[in-house]
Amino acid sequence: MAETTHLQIQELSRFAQEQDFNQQYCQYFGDVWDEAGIKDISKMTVQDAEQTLKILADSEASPQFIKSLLAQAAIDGATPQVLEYFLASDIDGDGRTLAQEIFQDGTNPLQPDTPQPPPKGQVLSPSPTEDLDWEI
Ligand SMILES: [Ca+2]
Repeated sequence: MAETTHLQIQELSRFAQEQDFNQQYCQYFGDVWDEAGIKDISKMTVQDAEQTLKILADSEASPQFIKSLLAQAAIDGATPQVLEYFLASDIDGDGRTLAQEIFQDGTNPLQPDTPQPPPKGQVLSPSPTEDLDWEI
């Protein structure tokens, strides 16, 4: 697993531990998993994750909700492979992964935002601090 992804999963787990989801949120989570046909989070497959993302997109879930849902999935034992799939997904095709959008950009990972490609100079000389973002 890529180091960045590992850090993203750590970030998600940390976020999850800080949360105290209320009854209503848990109900919403349950509805999403039900609709995706997922009975046991720990047995969720990448296909299930893909289906879940489609449901979230259809229901116009907020970035905060998606972050919370993934945090709950992490608590409930979703495998690293599944979490990695969620975090690395870019189903809106705007070039930013779900993890980048919910942790860094604060944008909706299910709806394309105005693409903001990095300046050309930055592509040629990648920022040495890029991988440190997660450690702040
Ligand atoms: Ca995206």
